[in-house]
Parts: sequence; C-alpha cells; structure tokens
Amino acid sequence: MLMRKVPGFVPASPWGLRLPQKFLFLLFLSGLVTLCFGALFLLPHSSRLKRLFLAPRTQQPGLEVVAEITGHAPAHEQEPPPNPAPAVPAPGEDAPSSRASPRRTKGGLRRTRPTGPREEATAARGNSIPASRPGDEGVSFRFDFNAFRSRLRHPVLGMRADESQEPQSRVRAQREKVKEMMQFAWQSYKRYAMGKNELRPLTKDGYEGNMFGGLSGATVIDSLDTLYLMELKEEFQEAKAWVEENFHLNVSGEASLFEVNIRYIGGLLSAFYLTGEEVFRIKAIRLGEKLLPAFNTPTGIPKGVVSFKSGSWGWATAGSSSILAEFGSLHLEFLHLTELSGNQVFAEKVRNIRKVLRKIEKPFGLYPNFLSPVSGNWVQHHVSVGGLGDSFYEYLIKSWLMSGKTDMEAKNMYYEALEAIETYLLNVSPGGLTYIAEWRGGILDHKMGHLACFSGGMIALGAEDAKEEKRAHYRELAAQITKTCHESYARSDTKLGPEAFWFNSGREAVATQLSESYYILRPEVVESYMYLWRQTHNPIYREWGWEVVLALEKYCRTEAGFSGIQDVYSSTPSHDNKQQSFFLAETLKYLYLLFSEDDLLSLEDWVFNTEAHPLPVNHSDSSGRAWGRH
Ligand code: DMJ
Repeated sequence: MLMRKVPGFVPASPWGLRLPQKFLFLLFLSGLVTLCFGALFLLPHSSRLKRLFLAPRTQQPGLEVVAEITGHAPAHEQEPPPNPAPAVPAPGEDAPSSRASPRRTKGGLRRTRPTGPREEATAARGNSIPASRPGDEGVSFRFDFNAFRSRLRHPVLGMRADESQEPQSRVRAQREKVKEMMQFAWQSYKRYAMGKNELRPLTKDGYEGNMFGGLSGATVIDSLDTLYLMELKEEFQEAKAWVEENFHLNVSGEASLFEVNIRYIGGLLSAFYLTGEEVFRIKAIRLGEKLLPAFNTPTGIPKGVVSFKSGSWGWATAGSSSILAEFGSLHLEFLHLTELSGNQVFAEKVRNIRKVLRKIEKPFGLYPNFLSPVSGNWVQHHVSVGGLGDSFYEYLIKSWLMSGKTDMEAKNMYYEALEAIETYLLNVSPGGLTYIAEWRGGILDHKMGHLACFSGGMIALGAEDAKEEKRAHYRELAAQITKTCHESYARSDTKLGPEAFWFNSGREAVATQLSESYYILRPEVVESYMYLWRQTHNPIYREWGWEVVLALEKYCRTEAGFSGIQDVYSSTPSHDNKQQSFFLAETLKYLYLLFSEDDLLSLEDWVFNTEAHPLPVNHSDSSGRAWGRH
C-alpha cells in the first residue's frame, strides 16, 4: 500500500508514534520489566528460574573460609542463627569474646564452626525449628544470655573467697585433691581414648558401647562443666575444641533416649549456660530434634530407644514397655531446649508425659516402673526408688525448683509420691538403719540399690518446701537414709559401697552375693553427702566424703585412669577396666562441691540434672517461654 504524504503531518517515528505516545509506551515497558524481575524473588528457593537468574546468596564474611577448611556447608544453611549475646569468658581465655565471632587460627581468621557435617542439617530438617510465635517466620530466634546471667542471684563460681585467708586449710587441700583427680581422669582419657565414649584404663584404649546410637565423646560432654567449675582452663578448652570440631550428629544407630538426654543434652545445656558459647546451644538443640521421633507413640510416652537412622522406632513392638525413670527424666532438659530454641515442641512433649502420669490410676499412690507406651497402662507393679524409678521422683521436685517454684503440679506430685513411698516402702532394720525397700505388687524386697542412695539428697532438697509440720521430719529422714548408705560403704573392706545391699537375717547394709558386690564409680552416695552438707553444715558429711576420696585413690586409681572394681569386700579387688563418664560428670563434681563454699553453683540458682549437669532456675522475671506462663 502506498503511503500518501499528508501536508502538515510529520511522523514521530518509523512506527508512526507521536512523542507523548512514545513516552507512555516506554514507561509501560519499563514497568513491565521491573515487575517480572521482582517476581523472581517471590519464587520458592528451589525454583530453577530463580537459580538461573539470581546469583547465589552472599555468604557472611569468614564462613566461606570455614567451608574451605572443613568441607562443610556454611553455618547459616545448617544451624539456628547465632546468639548475639557475648559469651562469658571461659576458663583459659583472657578477655571476653564471643565464640560466634571470628577467632584466629594458624591459617588466619576462622569462624568457630558451630556446625556438624551437612548430613546433620539434612537429618534435622524434618524437625527444624519453627518461628517461636505466629508472625515470626524468618525472624531469628534470640536467647538473651546477658539478661539470663544478670538474673542469677550469685556469681556462677561463687565469691571466690580470698584464698590467702585460709592458705593451709584442710578443706582447701581436700578440694585441690579432688581437682587433681579430675585432671588425672581427664588427661588419661585424653591420652588413650579422646573422642571415644569412655576410657578403658587397663587396656589403655577407648570404648564406644551401644547406648548412644553412634554418638561419640560422652566423656568429653559429661566433663565440660566439671572442668569449667574446677577452673581447669586448658582442659576445658581441649574439651570445647573437640565439641566444635569433632562432635558430629550425623549418626544412624539406636540410642537410649534417657542416656543421650541426661549426658549429652544435659552436658551441652550446662556448658552453654555456664559459658554462653553458641556451639553448645546449637548442638543441644539439634540433638534434641533427633530425639523427637521417640515420642511418636499412641500415648506420646516415648519409647526407651530411638533410631537415629529411620528417625522413628517401632513403638508397636509386642511386649515392650517404657521405663518410669527414663521417660520421667526428660522434663528439665526439654524445658530448657524450648527456652533456648523458642520451639515449644520440646516442652509440649514432656507436658504430655506429665498429663498421662497425672491421669493414670496409681496403686496406693505408687508409680510402678513399667508403662506401655501403646495402651498407657502400667505393665507390672514393681516400684522402686532405685534403678528404673529413681530420677522420675528427682525430676518432680527439681521441676518445682527449676520453675522458680511455680510448677505446682510437680510439687504436688512429688509430695504425694513421697507420702506413698513412706507408707509402703520405708523401713527401719532391727539394727536401726532406715532404708527404702522395693515393692513387687505388695511384697517387699528388703534391699536398696546404690542408685537409691541419691534419695537422701533428694529428700533433703525437698524438705524446705514441704508442709511446715513435715519439714523437720524430712530433714531427719534424709539424714537417716544417707547414714544407711554410708553404712553400706563403711561395712566393706574397701570402704566403697556395693551395687545393692540387703537387710536380711541379721546382715544389714551388705550385699549378699558377688553379683551385687561391684562398685562402678557411681556418684549417688557422695551426691547425698553434698546436699546434706549444704543443708546442715554437719562436718560428718565432709568426713564421709573424704573417706570416699581415699578409697577411690587406693582401690580405683590405676596407672591410666580410674576404674570400677568387681568386689568391694575384697582388699585386693579386680578392676572392671572402665572409667565411666558419670565419674567425671557426677562423682568428682559432687566431691568438689562438698569441699567448696555453698555459693559455688548455688542451689538458689541451679538444679542439677540426674547426671549432675547444672541447669538454671527460672527466676520469675524470665520470659516464661518454656515454663508455661501463657
Ligand atoms: C548416672 O548416669 C545418672 O545418675 C543416672 O540417673 C543413674 N545412673 C548413673 C550413675 O550411677
């Protein structure tokens, strides 16, 4: 077609647009482009388009160096955001420094690696931490460490009385001796078994065992807080470095929920609260997430064993039951996992356990040791304050104390249970020894396990909050039970106590067979000495504690660490070739506290979990996140 020139008309462009039209068109076009590009950001992170058009996320400075050194993904892909609170100076460090900030290594600056291998992140993803409140999506969870520390009533390590005031004092020398024992136990472990779960001092090698599902380093984690409070600075730094660099969670075995909780979770939580080091908080939370599948049962009562591989466990397996002391000893740690993560799931799990136990009918007010996680019914009527039952009662009174005395339910359950125990299990032997027997459907076994000896300390701890008219009674009961446990030590050749002792046919507080005569470095008796000392300041408890120190030195110390013994009634006992991790976590810690001032880990500020890891009391001005003040 022929274009005809019209006079007076000048075409603006070859497309025949005028200037204003052209301007409008360009405006529209640029708007369209902006819209399309912006939409890319709204696509899911995995979208191919997004990966094509947008450059990978910029890493925080320093993190790429870590990735290079370790071959692991940078922290922000794996872990909760770093806690902004500055860390408290850990022993061995001169100035306060945040362990989440870069630190210098041989090869230059390196960010502390609060992460494990990539697999850890993958395993955890299914239970990853949601935002703490609706609307918090994508907002970093922050635990205010400085605020927490400011709420403590006492300095963590006490007032550190001027030692020149009592330079030659006996108690100071006793404390130093216990410290030396800890140093020796640690150094032996480090030398022969570093990274393994426990040391075998006779064969001078390490032992992994089958309780921890492939997790390693139980002795390291169990030792952290003891090293810290004894101010073994170099050793603490060694332990911390191992956790940073070698404590990996990408394991796939089957683990005891209880043991992993009290030793690993408890140890990591305490290490965090004492030092503010992010690595401990993060590892505790990630490990806690790995335990959650154990609760996938019809009742929510967890199975005793969790499979790290499948992330679940065959709860319906016929004949299996859960153990009271195991599922009843999660409360303290799980509330703190919620407190430190903002994730309510941990607190919900243990609140549900409490609910089931509250509702279920209890024979004579007693709690049997076995419960079906499928039906929610007791499986048999065996009741014990020793093994299988013990720390359930302990966690009731400690939940009350840890809540800042707000958890009335725990308080009531504790005193009700104690009444029933007194009524049906408590006995006095013909020789005048008070003991707590075991109950089998109404028939008593007149024996006490070494494990039951923690109860003297527990009853002392709970005495002050009992009804007025019961307080003196509980103090006396605690003293009597502790005296009986001391007798079980005093009546042996080694002055160490057997695994179980009986009150039968004229023989009292002694084991009746070789299979119950062993001592595996257990803490329960010295644990009670420590609580009774703090309550009464009766010097007898320090005397008794010192007897234990001497006996440990004489019979359990070997060239390469401490070992349990096979027979406490032999003056030349054989060793069992095992330095239990709880010896460093508990036995030596309680002995050290026994010879220290009361404000070192004051009981006003701390409760000890059943592995002696200190967890802070929730003083009333705290957030109440985990403690249920909704
Ligand atoms: C520790 O692991 C804990 O104290 C647990 O509650 C019972 N057994 C050992 C120590 O004997």
